[in-house]
Amino acid sequence: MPSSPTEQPAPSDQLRALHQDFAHQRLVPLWTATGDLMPHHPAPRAVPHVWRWGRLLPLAERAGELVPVGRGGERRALALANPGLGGLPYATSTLWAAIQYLGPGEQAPEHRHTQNAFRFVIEGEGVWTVVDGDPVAMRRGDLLLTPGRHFHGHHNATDAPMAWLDGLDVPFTTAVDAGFFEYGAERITDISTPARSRSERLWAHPGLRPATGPAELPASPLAAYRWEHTDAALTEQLALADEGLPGALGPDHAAVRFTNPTTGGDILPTIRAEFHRLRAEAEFVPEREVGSAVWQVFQGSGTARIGEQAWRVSRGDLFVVPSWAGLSLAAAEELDLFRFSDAPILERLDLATPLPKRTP
Ligand code: GTQ
Ligand code: FE2
Repeated sequence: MPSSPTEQPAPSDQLRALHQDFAHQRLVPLWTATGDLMPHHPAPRAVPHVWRWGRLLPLAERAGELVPVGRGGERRALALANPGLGGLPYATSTLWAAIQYLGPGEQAPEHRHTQNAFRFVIEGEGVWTVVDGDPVAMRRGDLLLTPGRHFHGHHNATDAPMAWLDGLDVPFTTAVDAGFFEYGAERITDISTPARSRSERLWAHPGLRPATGPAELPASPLAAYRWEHTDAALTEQLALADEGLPGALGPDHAAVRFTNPTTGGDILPTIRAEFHRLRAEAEFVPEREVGSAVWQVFQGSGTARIGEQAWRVSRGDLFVVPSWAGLSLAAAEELDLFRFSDAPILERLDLATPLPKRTP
């Protein structure tokens, strides 16, 4: 609702007195409200921004040398703080993204919270995330889930450090005042290191689910989406495209969405996760979206144009696309990208689309 000067009343002593009385009664008249309450289109405070993996990792390593991890602090995580959000540790208005680092033999104690979380592994292995007592191996390319309300802790069972990406819905949960948090065991309950979690033994069989259990769960019960499956799905899409068959987003662009096997919908109630593969020289110019997203380059390199700015990006680099910002991607060499967004929230609330065109 952009205000125009003609809407303003003529100044007078009476009007000034009226405004003072409004203030005493804790009222703000709409005609003087600061900020654009109802803009013509989304006007996010978050801005496009890129964080370089080559800068993040050394800083995480230095934190590893200086800062212990344990009860209270809970996690050695470095949150991406969008420059438009006044220093808040938020990547966008709804999404948290952080680099978490765990040294050899270290443990991050168990806790639970209503915020939904996932981990995406850009490099390394050797940490097990223990979700409700089920140890889940973390390796390069894997997506691991810790849905809201489940106890979780992490332990590094090797003599090498490991860093990964955390994604959570912290800013959204804070905005709607729905956060609950509880400490769990200070030492990880089960420090065994199975290659396959109980969750995967039950849920990681294509097209099959156990016949028992609830029909639909709000978050995916599958704790790990393994790189070998993601990679195979992308490879097959491009091979089908070469055969002239449908399925890929384009002849040079494969894309998959991670799904909840009980619904076919998104992995988490608040977060969508996808993986994209662009062949060398391919370009991707998606429709502008309502809602925000965070991308991480998994391998390869290219150019990301977000709004008015363009950045050359390569392995590990992270970038944010605020709501309604234009995005285009161009692959210099084959480019693999992980992406997560708040789309499930906006779609559920019927906020994911702009106003329809007016019929004359
Ligand atoms: O690993 O449990 O980046 O609770 C932020 C909050 C990670 C975690 C974060 C968390 C975690
Ligand atoms: Fe947590």
